[in-house]
Amino acid sequence: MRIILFGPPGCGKGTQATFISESLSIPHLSTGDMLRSAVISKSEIGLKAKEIMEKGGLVSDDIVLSIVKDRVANSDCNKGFILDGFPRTVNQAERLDLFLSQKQKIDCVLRIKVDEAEIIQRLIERGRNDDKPDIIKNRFKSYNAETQPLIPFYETRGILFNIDGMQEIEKVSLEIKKVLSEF
Ligand code: B4P
Repeated sequence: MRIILFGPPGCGKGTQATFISESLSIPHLSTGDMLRSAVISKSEIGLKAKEIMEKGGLVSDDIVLSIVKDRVANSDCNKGFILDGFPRTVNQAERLDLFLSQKQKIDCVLRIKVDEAEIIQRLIERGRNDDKPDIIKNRFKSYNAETQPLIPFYETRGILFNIDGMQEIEKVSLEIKKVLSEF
């Protein structure tokens, strides 16, 4: 299965991707994790991404697409994968379609819905470098302006499934399992 985990910053995409990856034995591809590793290793991509991530903006589509394209070409993705945090712009989604062959189309997009106030609380508790109030505000701005338009993009294809992310972690996982069991 080829799954996209979609939702605002901190809605629990990474948390749920870990469970899905274990239960379906398919790799979890998180662009956030890949970019954070690039920043730590001080690679060329990392140096370009660092400043943008620290401000809560979106890293350029070209950079993100190049890392996802390389990763998806890996043989461990032949049976499927979970994209966590990608695509985040309509351009990323259109280019994803272009590089996935006809046989490799996306099966489902799981949209995790959580209220903004609840997310802010969760992120402040987590305390990652980019979980500071001003940066969170910018991450929401980027989400509202650039990522939300993906909802109608996938809704019109009939592959978008809404998940109530306001519940406890285990209950969110159960709801996701139920959706995935229909495939
Ligand atoms: P990401 O790493 O994708 O970060 P995120 O959206 O904050 O995390 P996620 O939704 O996975 O939340 P999590 O499970 O951790 O992106 C970071 C940055 O990278 C972006 O701002 C951007 O700059 C850059 N980037 C990444 N992808 C990009 C792309 N495609 N294009 C351009 N730029 C890109 O959960 C958050 C917290 O909530 C955790 O502490 C968790 O324990 C808790 N939690 C989760 N579910 C819960 C629940 N049900 N109840 C209570 N707590 C819960």
